[in-house]
Amino acid sequence: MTSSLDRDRRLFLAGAAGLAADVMLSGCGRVAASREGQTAFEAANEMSYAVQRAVMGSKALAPEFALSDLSPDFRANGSIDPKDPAYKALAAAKFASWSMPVTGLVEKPRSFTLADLKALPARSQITRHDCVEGWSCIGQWKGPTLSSVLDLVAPKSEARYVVFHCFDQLGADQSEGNPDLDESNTLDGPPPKFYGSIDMADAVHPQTILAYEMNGEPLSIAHGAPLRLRLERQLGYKMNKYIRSIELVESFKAIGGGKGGYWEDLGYDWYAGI
Ligand SMILES: Nc1nc2c(c(=O)[nH]1)N[C@H]1C(S)=C(S)[C@@H](COP(=O)(O)O)O[C@H]1N2
Ligand SMILES: [Mo]
Repeated sequence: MTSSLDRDRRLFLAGAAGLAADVMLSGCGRVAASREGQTAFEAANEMSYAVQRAVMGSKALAPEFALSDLSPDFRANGSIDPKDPAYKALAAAKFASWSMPVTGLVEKPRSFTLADLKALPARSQITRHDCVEGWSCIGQWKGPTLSSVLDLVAPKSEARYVVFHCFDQLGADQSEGNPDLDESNTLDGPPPKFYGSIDMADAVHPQTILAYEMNGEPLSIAHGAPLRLRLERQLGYKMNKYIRSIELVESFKAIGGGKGGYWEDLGYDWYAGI
């Protein structure tokens, strides 16, 4: 797994470093081949998370695009149709009774319905989604900032990470033809539920939003209904779809395989900065 991931990632980084607008903006597709700047970009990616933060700044913004740049057909990836019975029941009722607990190291734990989230000020952003597999798509996302949601639960000072617990099991719910299927099948036992985590610096970044809308429509099931994370300065695998609950923790060692996420437990980097 690691070698093919590394290869795809190098390919992706090579394209991203060149910012090959002709390829990137034409819609969803493989990114461009190697260009100048590859070495610097690869090196940047290999820098430790702390160094990368120091160089990039914790507030640097991801590029935003125009409506005319939207990809005509935004690819859906990973899980696209969760089979969890509770999820199915919520989806059948158009998520009217979905509600998301926010718990853990917070002063005021509470749940949020979609109506609660829609009552908060919304941010709309048109951004490029880069998947580690080497494809990119541009989409428009709308929802409250995660920081506005966190303000309402008052994180305790010990809280270091925001963990997203999802409804899907990637091994069972994903699209066909995804090479990653074979990887998740090598795990013992039933496939684990998808989950992920980010640190507080990313959690309060102005482009980190909980999106309930994509391209002006309610988020579809394939893209993570009713709510998914948008974390625009990291790769697609960090952007949890099908959010069931949020938990603030000091450490993620006791969750899942202890590496901070479904993909991280399988060997992907926890910090997937681009
Ligand atoms: N819950 C959940 N979130 C997920 C995934 C998944 O399988 N399950 N796949 C990730 C990956 S690898 C990518 S590229 C994006 C895909 O988002 P999209 O389906 O909107 O393209 O979701 C990410 N978030
Ligand atoms: Mo991805």
